[in-house]
Amino acid sequence: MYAGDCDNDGISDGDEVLNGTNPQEADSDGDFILSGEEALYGEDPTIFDINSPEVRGEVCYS
Ligand SMILES: [Ca+2]
Ligand SMILES: [Ca+2]
Ligand SMILES: [Ca+2]
Repeated sequence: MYAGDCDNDGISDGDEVLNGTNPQEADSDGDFILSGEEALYGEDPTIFDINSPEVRGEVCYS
């Protein structure tokens, strides 16, 4: 049941449950970085870190 990656964010459903992220939502905390990418950046996929350097320049604030 948890073997797949329903939201295609690079983290398996089982790991998302363990991490406290939403297996059905690729960007669980809504900061425009996929949970799998946050893991690569060393950021927290459960915390909205919109001010991170990785996010700046990629997000349109309009
Ligand atoms: Ca996932
Ligand atoms: Ca995120
Ligand atoms: Ca985050």
